[in-house]
Amino acid sequence: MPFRPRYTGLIERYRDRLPIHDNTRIISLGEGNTPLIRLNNIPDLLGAEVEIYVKYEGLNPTGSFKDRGMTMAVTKAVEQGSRAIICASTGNTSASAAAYAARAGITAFVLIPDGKIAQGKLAQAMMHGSVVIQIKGNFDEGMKLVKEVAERAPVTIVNSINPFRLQGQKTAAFEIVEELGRAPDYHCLPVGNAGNITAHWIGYCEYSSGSGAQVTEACVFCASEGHCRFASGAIVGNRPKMVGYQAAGSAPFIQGHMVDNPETVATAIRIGHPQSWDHAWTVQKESGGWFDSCTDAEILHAQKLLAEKEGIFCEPASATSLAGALRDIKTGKIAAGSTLVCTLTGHGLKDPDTAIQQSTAPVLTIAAELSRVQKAIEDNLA
Ligand code: AN7
Repeated sequence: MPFRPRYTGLIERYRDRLPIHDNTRIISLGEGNTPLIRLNNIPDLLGAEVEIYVKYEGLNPTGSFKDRGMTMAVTKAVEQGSRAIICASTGNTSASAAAYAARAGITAFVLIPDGKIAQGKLAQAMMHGSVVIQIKGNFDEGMKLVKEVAERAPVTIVNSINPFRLQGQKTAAFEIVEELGRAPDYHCLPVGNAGNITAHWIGYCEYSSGSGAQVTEACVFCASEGHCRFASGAIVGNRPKMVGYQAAGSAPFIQGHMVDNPETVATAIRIGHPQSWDHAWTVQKESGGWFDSCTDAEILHAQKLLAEKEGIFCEPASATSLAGALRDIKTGKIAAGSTLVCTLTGHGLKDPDTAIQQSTAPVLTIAAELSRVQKAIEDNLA
């Protein structure tokens, strides 16, 4: 049998495109390399001539895309001698930070909104031995506190304001281009802090650019003046229109300003003060994409549809990408004949409570008797 090298994570795979030294100790759990699944049944239901792929980021080691950024952020924190990391989180960042800190043998402090994160994520932060700090406040208040405390205490912030996070997350775009042989026409993502949509754009630009271009203003992505690797002028390949969807009760990009009391069933994106505000607007303008919002009902409907019709279980926030795309396909805003990728950012098992609450499938409770089981089958055969 031909020898296939063991996959050891995205830093090893994309080493030449990441800020990593030859002797850097890499903190990895084998993240990245997630499936790009072509939807079969949903496009038929829609009657739409579109190719929809979902990038199933819920299959990362801790069940979300955060691991792509966390392997980089923790690797660099350790390289720089840090003994502790800290983040504010709606749940997935804390789960990922806790796991990678455990792997590295350092301490993770995680600030989470009391009672507002999904059970699975809380379980992860606790199991990996992080210091869980529940605050009587939301994510945005937690983020503000984290920034303030990091100026006073020896801790490295691993939220997406840490530039190494976006560097790791850009690799999702590399994987997509390599599998499709080109960039999709549209790339749809759920948007909270807007770190991930920014990271994907960096990835697509880097992949499609030659050697960069001269820029007159400081580049928002690499902060360089003069020569920028990502500048539009250098683009040789195709890049997607980037489309960001938010939950209606938590939609600063659609309202055009920060939101103070965000609410949504999709707790992962219950964020009113996005940290990558400026970057995301640049991405929207450069790519020719747009932002829009989805109601909680639309989000849950898309989550259910994916689970029932395609066998793919993602968490509510993740389904926002498909919910928005389905609407934009119906209205023709996403053109017939196009290829699109929707990122499913986190696994459905993260939030079992929401799944069970909205499930309408019959759960039968019967006596442990053959005749009763037989009857249940007869009654329910399609
Ligand atoms: C499943 O964990 O912000 O727009 O603290 O968990 O890059 O913020 C989570 C964000 C989408 C939004 N989907 O991504 C956190 C956190 C899921 C998420 C997002 C998040 P960004």
